[in-house]
Amino acid sequence: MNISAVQVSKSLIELLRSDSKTVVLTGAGISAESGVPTFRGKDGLWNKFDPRELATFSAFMANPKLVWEWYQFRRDLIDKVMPNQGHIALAEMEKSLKQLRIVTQNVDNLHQRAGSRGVIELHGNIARNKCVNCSAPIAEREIDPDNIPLCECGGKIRPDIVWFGEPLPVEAIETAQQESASAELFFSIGTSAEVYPAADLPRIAKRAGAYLVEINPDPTAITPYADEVFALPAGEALPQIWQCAVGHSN
Ligand code: BJW
Ligand code: ZN
Repeated sequence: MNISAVQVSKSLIELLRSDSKTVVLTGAGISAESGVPTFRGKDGLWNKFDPRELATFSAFMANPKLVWEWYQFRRDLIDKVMPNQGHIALAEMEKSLKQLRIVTQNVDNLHQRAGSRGVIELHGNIARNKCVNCSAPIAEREIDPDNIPLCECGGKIRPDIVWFGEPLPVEAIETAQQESASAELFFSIGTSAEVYPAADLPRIAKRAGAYLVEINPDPTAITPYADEVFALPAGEALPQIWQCAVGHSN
């Protein structure tokens, strides 16, 4: 049996044990322990690659081959990795906490692969494609960057990802904002909270009275507002927090 090393407050244990309305916002950090690189920070993708050349619509139209090479490389990487203890703990929590909702900025599908249901995807999904003109979904797994397939309407196929300057899927962001505004407990996990509008969700929840918990080894813009901070990797903190809640006898 594991001896818990993290200190979990009584308030958090009570909120978890009473099945409070809970929203979990995740970012790239939750998948770091699976081997998926984050974006910012010293080992982040944006430290090695320029987002303006890869993650905007104009970059895609200017150089679709380069952008598809980048996404095919990321797809291949994500196909090889597995959900980690953090994803698995959240899927476990979701089985007991009927009011828990995961909102992710990640495009890697790892929450779903760990067994989470009803995940709100704010920034799309790297496994899907759509047409640049009519947005029709197009089910091609392998895209040859030298020979990018076309939609029936003649438009190029692009990854179904939200690039900088593009609007988020309306239903996803509106639902996430509503859920955050009525949450009693909000977890911000593995996100630098630098990209909007996702970065507003913890603040929306806090303003509406939610208890705000952050799990991140490094401080972020959210840290000063948080009621409780676990400065640890998510794959270490989450199973221990959950074990404290379910194992607590009074
Ligand atoms: C761990 C860990 C472990 C590590 N455990 N933790 C000024 C200029 C230009 C634009 C803007 C501007 N001000 C605002 C904007 C808008 C812009 C924006 O926010 N820019 C800011 C960067 C300034 N936002 C947008 O453009 C959005 N759209 C929009 O606003 O539309 C408006 C509109 C309306 C109507 C019409 C038209 C437009 C879209 C944002 C899309 C974001 N897309 C990306 C890339 C997708 C492509 C791809 O995947 O290839 O999404 S950017 C990238 O950042 C990715 C992520 O989802 C997102 C968030 O990053 P995340 O998840 O927080 O990761 P990191 O790396 O930042 O942080 C990881 C954290 O984990 C760190 O804190 C670590 O410490 C931690 N960590 N190990 C726990 N084991
Ligand atoms: Zn089309």
